[in-house]
Amino acid sequence: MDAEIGLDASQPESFSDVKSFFESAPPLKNSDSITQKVKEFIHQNSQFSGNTKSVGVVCVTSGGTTVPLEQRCVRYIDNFSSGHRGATSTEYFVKSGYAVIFVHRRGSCQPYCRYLPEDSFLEFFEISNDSEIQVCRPHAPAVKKAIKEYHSAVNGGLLLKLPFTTIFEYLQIIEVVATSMSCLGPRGMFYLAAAVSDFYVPWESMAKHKIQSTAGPLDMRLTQVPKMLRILRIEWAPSAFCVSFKLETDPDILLQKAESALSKYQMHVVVANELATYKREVILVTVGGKVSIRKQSEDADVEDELIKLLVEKHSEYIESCRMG
Ligand code: 9Z3
Repeated sequence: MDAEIGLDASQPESFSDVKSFFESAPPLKNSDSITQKVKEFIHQNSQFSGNTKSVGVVCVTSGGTTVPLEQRCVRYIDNFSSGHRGATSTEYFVKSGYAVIFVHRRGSCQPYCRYLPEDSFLEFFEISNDSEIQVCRPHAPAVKKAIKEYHSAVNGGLLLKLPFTTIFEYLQIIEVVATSMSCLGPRGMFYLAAAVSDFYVPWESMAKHKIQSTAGPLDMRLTQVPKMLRILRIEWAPSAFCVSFKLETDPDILLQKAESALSKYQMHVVVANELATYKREVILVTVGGKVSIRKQSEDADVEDELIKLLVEKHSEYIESCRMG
């Protein structure tokens, strides 16, 4: 999911590519209500001392962004991401006392539902003799656990879910969340596990109506999506702790690409993963070195260990900012 843009840390940033992306993007629907929800959620979770509600606020991004090919969209480019990493990580963050803003692809894997089969509604419920809906007995413990944990996170004010579909929506939501989170200083964290499109069709050059096959083979030029990691670090939420992900299919270039993302975008941590093994192994890359995290058993989640380590690193970071 990578594209080199050759940012130089010594150059003052104009972020002109990011600005022109936002200027030409179709406006985010419900922008005011999203902003209000985010601000309220952050306000409710920004009391960290004394009667501590949460230890920090983390924005978890999850699932893949789409690239529409037509303004009245019939076709789009998509990617493989299921949202499992983001959903699972959200559960472990909540368990560790974090409030989570879960920015996810519509229809992707959701926290507390990841064990449920696709047609879980039909599988888990049945009609009783007196025509009531009831949970099928063998599934009752799993369903109860999922419902209990989900409601406890939501009612406890620790989970806010914001859906996106397109790359335009995704980046606009991240801007709203990041600028709203800047007031949290180092207590804010970004955990950017979404598989973000590298190339897109700018809105103004996109076909308005369905592209016609009668026109023959399709030639299409895709523009590079501006890397928002840098503007996130420098302008939107400069004190937040930032964790980004690097996915590659070629193991020979993975670590080098992760290290380059670490320095180029000034990330605190880059989590490197390879397509063939990403469900069971990740490598945490920091300026201090690399740590490999492997799933210990079939039932274990690699995210369990990963979030433990990130929580540790985040609290060290908060402490180092406090000490100046
Ligand atoms: C990841 O590497 C995630 O771990 C996966 C998770 C997408 C592999 P699933 O959703 O998969 O559980 O099916 N995300 C890649 C994030 C990405 O696109 N990073 C950009 C890059 O590599 C930087 S933001 O350039």
